[in-house]
Amino acid sequence: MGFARFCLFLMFVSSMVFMASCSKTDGKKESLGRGLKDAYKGDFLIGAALGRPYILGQDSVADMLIKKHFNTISPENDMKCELIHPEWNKYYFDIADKFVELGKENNQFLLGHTLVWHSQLAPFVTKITSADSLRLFMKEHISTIVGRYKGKINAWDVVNEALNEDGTMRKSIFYNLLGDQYIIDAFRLAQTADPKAELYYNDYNIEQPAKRKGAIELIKKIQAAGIRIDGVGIQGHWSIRGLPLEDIEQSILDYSALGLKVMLTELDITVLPNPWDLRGADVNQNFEGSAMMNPYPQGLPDSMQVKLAMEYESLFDLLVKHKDKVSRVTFWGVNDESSWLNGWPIRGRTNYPLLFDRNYQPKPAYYRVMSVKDEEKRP
Ligand code: 9MR
Repeated sequence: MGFARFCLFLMFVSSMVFMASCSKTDGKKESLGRGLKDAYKGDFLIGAALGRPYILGQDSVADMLIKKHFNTISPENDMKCELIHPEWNKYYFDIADKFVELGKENNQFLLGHTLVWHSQLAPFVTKITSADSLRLFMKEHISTIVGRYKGKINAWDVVNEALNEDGTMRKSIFYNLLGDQYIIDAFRLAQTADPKAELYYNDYNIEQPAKRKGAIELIKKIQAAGIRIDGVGIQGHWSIRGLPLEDIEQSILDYSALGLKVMLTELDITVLPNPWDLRGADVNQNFEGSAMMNPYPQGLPDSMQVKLAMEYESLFDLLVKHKDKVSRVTFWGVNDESSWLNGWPIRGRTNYPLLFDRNYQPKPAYYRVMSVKDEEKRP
């Protein structure tokens, strides 16, 4: 960004921060005009993960914002094993059905998140000790859920977070009882249950070289088995202290060279310090209530708004550069208040990782993301 453009940007940011602090625009006004999805139309889909209150439409301002800005939605929690399949013979589809209805009403591309994941498993699954029982669970779980939403849910995160940071396979219950084969089986089962749905591998930090190498090996194994995999989801939980743009770019190129769609599936940028940034800090130490770890309880200072906006801008510049390879960018939440990052890795903090503030107002970061497209059009 040149100096003049930067100064203009600063003036613009100050006015936006001022306006946002003075007014809580009503939802009807917010519904007018073009949204994120319109700005990026023809480049890639823009999405949000919806927590249960949003799926149930409990807030009309949020409803309008979701409709205006996003052409794809992911269920933040309600299709995870412990919620949708809490017991061997018991499925709870009510919220997932509502999610599908909402997406249909809004004409949005629907994600199923997620079929095979070591976390948030129903207790009965964690008690399984034999390979045969676990295979049976996978078969029933995947064919029942994908089968129910056949032709309705467009794409599935079939396997989530199967890798360690060094690129080796995570020693999850699935790996321990079934070995690598569970990945191939999961994709095969999903493909059989809905041959037309797109199938993805989804993980965090897979833009990092070692983990990326592991992900590439894993994808090649699926492909070598003759099973279809359509895309890879780089989750994108990053920090305001700097995005790994070179690694992200290399990952887009490497994954796309495997013939896959590349997506950012859970994008957010934390502005808060992490326990592991403090030298010698023990992640398990109790930081709750510590002012040092929760520096902005009353609002994000302008300088941080600017920094956040610039990080988002650089990322979207890069994504637009590779729009032929990137198919979707989904934010992990609708507004700052609903972000999981207020509760992780320390509970009860005030974080600001998304494009919309606690009043559902667009932040300076939103305007920078929109302006990436405006500037593209200028000669
Ligand atoms: O945002 C989700 C949070 O509300 C849940 O408590 C948590 C555990 O289920 O999962 C969060 O979402 C995760 C996603 O499903 C997979 N990638 C990491 C996300 C953040 O933890």
